[in-house]
Amino acid sequence: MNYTTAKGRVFAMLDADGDGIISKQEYLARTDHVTHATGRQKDDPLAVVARAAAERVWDSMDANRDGGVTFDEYDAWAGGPAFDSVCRDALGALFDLADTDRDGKLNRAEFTMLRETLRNPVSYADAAFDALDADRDGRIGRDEYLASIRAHVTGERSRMGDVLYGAAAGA
Ligand SMILES: [Ca+2]
Ligand SMILES: [Ca+2]
Ligand SMILES: [Ca+2]
Repeated sequence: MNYTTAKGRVFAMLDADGDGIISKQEYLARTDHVTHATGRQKDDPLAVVARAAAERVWDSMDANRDGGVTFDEYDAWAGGPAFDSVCRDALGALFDLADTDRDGKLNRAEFTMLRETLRNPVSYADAAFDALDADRDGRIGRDEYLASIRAHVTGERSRMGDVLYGAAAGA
């Protein structure tokens, strides 16, 4: 299995137990982990929105409805159309959960907490923050965050994506 591609690195992050399949439980647990990490209960309005958005991603991603997503299934699904139809909402909902001071942006602590909870190594998350915070004001906007992840999954250049998923580790 080729995990050296941009999509492969994302798949490897999503397959938490490394068995080669993203299970529904594995996928939905990501939202629960962020909810928990931000000190929220599952019935928090933002948590409910995030969980519903994650379920829509799951329904879209598990094309053959067998309860698991293989790399081939993921590879065929991931990209611009999937991002625009379901992933943007889900990632935006996680962004909103992580925005604990509710200023509409993520500071370094909020961002690294989010990405660590989503299983990116903290050093990658820290470097990704620097790559995204182009104007160095210490905050990352929702739109630029989502645009950067979209660029990564659609194969465009994304400095943030490269460092977040380890393609530019040490660079
Ligand atoms: Ca798995
Ligand atoms: Ca499947
Ligand atoms: Ca914030």
